Amino acid sequence: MKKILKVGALLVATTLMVALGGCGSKDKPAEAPKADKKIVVGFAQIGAESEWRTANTESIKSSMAAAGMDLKFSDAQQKQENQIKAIRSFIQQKVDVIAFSPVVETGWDAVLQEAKAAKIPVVLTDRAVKLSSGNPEDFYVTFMGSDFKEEGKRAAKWLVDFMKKGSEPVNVVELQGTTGSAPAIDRKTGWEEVMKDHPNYKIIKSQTGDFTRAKGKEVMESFLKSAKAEGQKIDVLYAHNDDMAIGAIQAIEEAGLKPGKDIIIVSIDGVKGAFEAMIAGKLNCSVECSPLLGPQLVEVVKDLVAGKQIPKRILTNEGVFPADVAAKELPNRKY
Ligand code: GYE
Repeated sequence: MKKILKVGALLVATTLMVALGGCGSKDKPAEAPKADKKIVVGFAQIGAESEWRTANTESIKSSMAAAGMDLKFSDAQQKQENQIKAIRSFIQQKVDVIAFSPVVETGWDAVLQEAKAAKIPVVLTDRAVKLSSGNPEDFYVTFMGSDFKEEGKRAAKWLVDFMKKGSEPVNVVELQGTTGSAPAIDRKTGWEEVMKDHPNYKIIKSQTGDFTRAKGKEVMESFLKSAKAEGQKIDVLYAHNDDMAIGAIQAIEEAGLKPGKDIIIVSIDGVKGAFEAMIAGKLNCSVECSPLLGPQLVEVVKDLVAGKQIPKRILTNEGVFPADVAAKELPNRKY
């Protein structure tokens, strides 16, 4: 069945949980701005590692500008220490709301406590955090973004359905996202959950490509080399994002193989570059993950400043795009 499973219009589903955290809507920001004062938002972005990230930054900047908010934007160049520095500087500047996309899950305890002590509400966009002690939900008002585990499951389900291999062995190589990041952890877990029932799909090599094209290419080159030396055939590439898949496509071509044919490729994000690769027959499927979180962030910031209740989880609704719908869908893609 090769059709669009769900069209990826950015619909927002909210869970039933509402903000209960100490820095939530119960406690209004200490210095809620007056009506005539611009709302100041500090946003600590991860970096510009992928097409997804660039689209996410653009969505946040343009939505904030359109809403007349004062955005203090920081690019951490994929380094947690830079993100922590940026958040500390937002606290010092007494911004109204801090939003950030945590590069990795752990290591945020101290800075989140500092934001809470300063009574500045924190919004997690895109990625989740884990604390070494305590409930992370006490330290942020809402977490908006995708269900990465579900994306991993969708990629695996699509593959099993597409390959129709029964119990024949299938050798998979995996390009993982940034080590320790929520999407890398969850996309792996989701995939493995589905593949528990299909033990013939074996991950023979797995390494991080840090969500970038350059790293994706480099790691795929080494996968191809070592598989050749070991006399193994690579049947499938599972890449945790489209950029790494696009980098790997280059490596596969340079090795004299046909990406999308000799090696079946499934990745995640649904960026334009992936649609182009699918139309060229080099990528077989991209599972959607929408970066267009700006409008939702603006709504949350407005509600926070107005002292309204915020749902603790704002989930993005997304679809799956196999290569045979790529040409029809490309004109509708917004990122
Ligand atoms: O899949 C990847 C980006 O956190 C969902 O980060 C995001 C991921 C996305 O660099 O391309």
